[in-house]
Amino acid sequence: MQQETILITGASGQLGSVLSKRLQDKFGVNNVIATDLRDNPSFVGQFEILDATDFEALTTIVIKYNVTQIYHMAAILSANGEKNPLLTWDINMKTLFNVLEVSRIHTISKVFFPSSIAVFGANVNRDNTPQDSNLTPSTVYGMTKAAGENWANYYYEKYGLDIRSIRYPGVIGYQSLPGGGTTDYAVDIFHKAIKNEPFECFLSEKTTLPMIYMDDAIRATIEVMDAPSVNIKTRTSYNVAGVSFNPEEITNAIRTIYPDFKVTYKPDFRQGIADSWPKSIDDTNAKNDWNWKPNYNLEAMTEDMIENLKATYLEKI
Ligand code: AKB
Repeated sequence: MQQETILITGASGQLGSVLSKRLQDKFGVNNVIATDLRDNPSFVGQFEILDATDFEALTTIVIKYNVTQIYHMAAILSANGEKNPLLTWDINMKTLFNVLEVSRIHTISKVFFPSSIAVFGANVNRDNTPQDSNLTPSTVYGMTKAAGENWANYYYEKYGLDIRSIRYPGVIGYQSLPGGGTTDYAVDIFHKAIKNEPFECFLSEKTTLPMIYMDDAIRATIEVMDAPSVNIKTRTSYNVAGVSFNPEEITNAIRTIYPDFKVTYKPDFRQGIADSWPKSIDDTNAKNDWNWKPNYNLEAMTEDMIENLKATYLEKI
């Protein structure tokens, strides 16, 4: 079997940091090259500072380590992206083009490109949103993901690049904090509950969104990458469902453990973004093509989150 060497961009991010560890377990610590814009002194393993908008710098790392697979996790997310739309377009697209081109030129064997439920906007059925819905995203982040999906498909069709992708729902995990997304509230709310502090939610109580527990999100990533190439019939990006809930429902789940937990609602500009996204996702294609099945529902996720976060906070005392 060929020895794989994995390059991951955005390795210090919410998903990237957890994925890096999982990839180290799978491929060996020395065979994963974690990269991010800034140094990460607490990272255990191989780490390089990399601005993925810099094609030469990316190429240098690919050649230096003889990279065979790339997981391109770096991106500006939905809420932060709206603060500077043109810069968001430039950064998200430039980094993707660099990854696609370096992969084409240096015959990288597999690439992972994360897409998002943010590709959906007006004109979709918001319940159980189908895979092949019309994509009219409401955010620049969503536009970069919708465009990125088409570029992924183009590189597959034109150059045979084995690139795979899933449309992540909002990701919830105890291991890392999200940064600049619309679904971030669903992580922040747990931190407040653990600290016995009240939580002010930036979405209204009935705003249902598709979410996924970190464990499931990482497993979905590994499973879509491990599936035989012939099974990957969708080369844009797969719908993947985890669990759907609204702020009121997650509050009630947390209150089964912290009955006095207080939550108030003060919707801001992120409400408009959330209102344009699906409530739930139809992931039939992922189920059929690579046997996708989430393990965590709201109750299981809440219990696991609280148990692990409590341990993390205790360690810090
Ligand atoms: C965001 O809220 O922007 C992300 C996403 C759903 O892609 N978490």
